[in-house]
Amino acid sequence: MERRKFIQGTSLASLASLLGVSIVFANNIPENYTLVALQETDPFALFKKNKQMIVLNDKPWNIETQAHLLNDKVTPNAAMFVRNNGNIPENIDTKKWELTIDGESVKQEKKYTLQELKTKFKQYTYQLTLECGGNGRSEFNPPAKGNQWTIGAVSCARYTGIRLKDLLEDVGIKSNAVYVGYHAADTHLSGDPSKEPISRGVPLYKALQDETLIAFKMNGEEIPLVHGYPLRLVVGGFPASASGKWLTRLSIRNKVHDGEKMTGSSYKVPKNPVAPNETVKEEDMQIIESMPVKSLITYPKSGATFPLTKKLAINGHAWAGELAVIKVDYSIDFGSTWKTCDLKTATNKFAWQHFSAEITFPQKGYYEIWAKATDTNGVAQPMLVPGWNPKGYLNNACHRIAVKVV
Ligand SMILES: Nc1nc2c(c(=O)[nH]1)N[C@H]1C(S)=C(S)[C@@H](COP(=O)(O)O)O[C@H]1N2
Ligand SMILES: [Mo]
Repeated sequence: MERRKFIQGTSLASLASLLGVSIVFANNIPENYTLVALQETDPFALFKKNKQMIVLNDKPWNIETQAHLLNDKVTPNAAMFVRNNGNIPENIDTKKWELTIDGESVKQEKKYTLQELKTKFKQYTYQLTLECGGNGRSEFNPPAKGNQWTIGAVSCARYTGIRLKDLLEDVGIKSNAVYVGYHAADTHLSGDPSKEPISRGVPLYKALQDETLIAFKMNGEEIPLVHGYPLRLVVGGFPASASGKWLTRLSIRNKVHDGEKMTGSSYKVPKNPVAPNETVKEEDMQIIESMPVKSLITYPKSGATFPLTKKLAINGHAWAGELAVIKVDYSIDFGSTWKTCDLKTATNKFAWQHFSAEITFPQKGYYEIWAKATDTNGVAQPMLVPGWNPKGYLNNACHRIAVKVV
């Protein structure tokens, strides 16, 4: 009886999801037994990540990727960065998982099971760029506290799920609704169950866009546990903190959502430029919405060596939050002259765009290749680190790689 309870109970689905395969003799697992594979402490094995990724922090897990690992047009699960604010939920029971819709501006509170969400609504697949608001923080000077991301907190995977707008239509929202806040199953590092690690959200206009998804799948598979299994909000173009993992509740608010990390200086930047180290009042800060224009050279890997006799083919991706990228230029002379790259359009809104170029070098020696993207408003990436801000957000400086021509 006890064993049956364990088997039918909560943990098996999440165990299988962690392992990526079903447990064949699951019926024989002793009670309270931890599978050897799950005694794993190596994060690369545990999260099935590329061994070249870089662990920034293990409590909570924060793991960044490297530019050359992002060369695929669609980011593979193994190269996707991890950003956790709390503890990954344990004992997920997908049969009991519910999504509650509440808040001041919901007509009537409603709950949906996972099965209802999957069967009642039409499913869509979009490729969506998720970049952490703090990506590039390590370059700010004076330094800003927080994870010292270099360039590796960005991804662009394909997500399958239902449209948030279809769900909101089914629930019914009041005309005074302005914001949708999320709540999730991860737990606070302090262990205090009354605290949430993070509870952010999006303005209603963003919630109602076609591409804003409540996703079940990432790159055609169940979303990996570390990325939000079994249900995740995916909001392309906004700071990735808006894309709530392990989604359990959405609150339709009649004011800007005031959950954890929505208030104070979290995910906010000064409305006007400030001097380094200046203290900025809360009312002089604004919530980050659309992310700024940015690009990444994903081939070659920085530090590579090439023969002078051959042209070097470079490629990478560019994105611009809610906007599109109209141009990517490259420079091999530290930004003094620029040439235009070939640039593709996005497969759908809020997916990154691919660029490429063939470079001829004038002579042997050390070069840097700099890439600079421009958005549809004509705004280009700055060559050096942009405006200092207290939390070190939105560093969209040009990506630079080193190459040696021999
Ligand atoms: N429930 C929950 N959702 C979350 C977070 C979290 O800690 N808990 N982190 C957010 C932040 S700050 C980022 S950058 C992205 C990271 O997503 P990823 O780990 O799948 O790359 O998830 C967001 N959603
Ligand atoms: Mo983030």
